[in-house]
Amino acid sequence: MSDRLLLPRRRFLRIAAAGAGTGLLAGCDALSNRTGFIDVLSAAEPLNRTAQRFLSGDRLVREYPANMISPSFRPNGSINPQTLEYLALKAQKFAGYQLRLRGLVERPMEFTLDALRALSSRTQITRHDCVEGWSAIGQWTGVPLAQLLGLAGIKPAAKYAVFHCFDDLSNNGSRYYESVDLRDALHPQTIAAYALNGSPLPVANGAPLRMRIERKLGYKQPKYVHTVELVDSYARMAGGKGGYWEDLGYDWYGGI
Ligand SMILES: Nc1nc2c(c(=O)[nH]1)N[C@H]1C(S)=C(S)[C@@H](COP(=O)(O)O)O[C@H]1N2
Ligand SMILES: [Mo]
Repeated sequence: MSDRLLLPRRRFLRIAAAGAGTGLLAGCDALSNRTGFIDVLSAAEPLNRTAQRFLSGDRLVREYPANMISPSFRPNGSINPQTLEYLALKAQKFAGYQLRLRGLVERPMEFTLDALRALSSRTQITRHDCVEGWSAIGQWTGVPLAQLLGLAGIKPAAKYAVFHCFDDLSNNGSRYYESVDLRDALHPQTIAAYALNGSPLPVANGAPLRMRIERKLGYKQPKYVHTVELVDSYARMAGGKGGYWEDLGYDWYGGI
């Protein structure tokens, strides 16, 4: 679990911050400035200061035992994308797929599926709630988005993560997209998932990669994701409301 990587660092940072305030670190000029100290730590850590700011005090959603996994995870929305770029990748069993990290990152990066599978993963059994009135419990495996964004480096101006998808749900040349704030992007249960119930993600559920952002409703769980873009605003994107369904009137926050 990624938490194991993250928790000791969080604890360390809290101790460091507390120490700076109580004079525990007095006498050490290099550490006397809290911001400076965190910067020093960041240089040696995959997550930078912007990431760390969002990592404290986030509640986890409930995770379920394996015997509660739904026999089949109902697919919804796009279930078989027909855009040319998607069909080309699917024809090669997604061998040429890359997840791209773009926008307000220090280092734009790409990850093949093999590269993603080689990173440390998180597996979680959670309940998906669709506003159309159904729920399903599934086991998802993927890479914590915090880990990926930590590798790319988050620029201080970044406020939102936008997920760009391959599918054209309304069949008008547009593409499904979604966005969340950095707090949800960096939440420990937010993962770029490549497996459902122990098997590669089926096409109907978002192959080869979809997000699980577990504190959010179904429409904020983008499937067929090719790019994660960090932005300071989503106002100039598509309909300006931060997501496919948001542009049609749904709530942007979409929490459960
Ligand atoms: N790219 C993309 N992501 C999407 C959708 C979609 O149509 N396209 N539908 C959303 C909705 S409304 C729901 S309920 C879930 C459904 O996920 P599932 O197909 O795995 O059940 O995906 C969400 N993510
Ligand atoms: Mo949904």
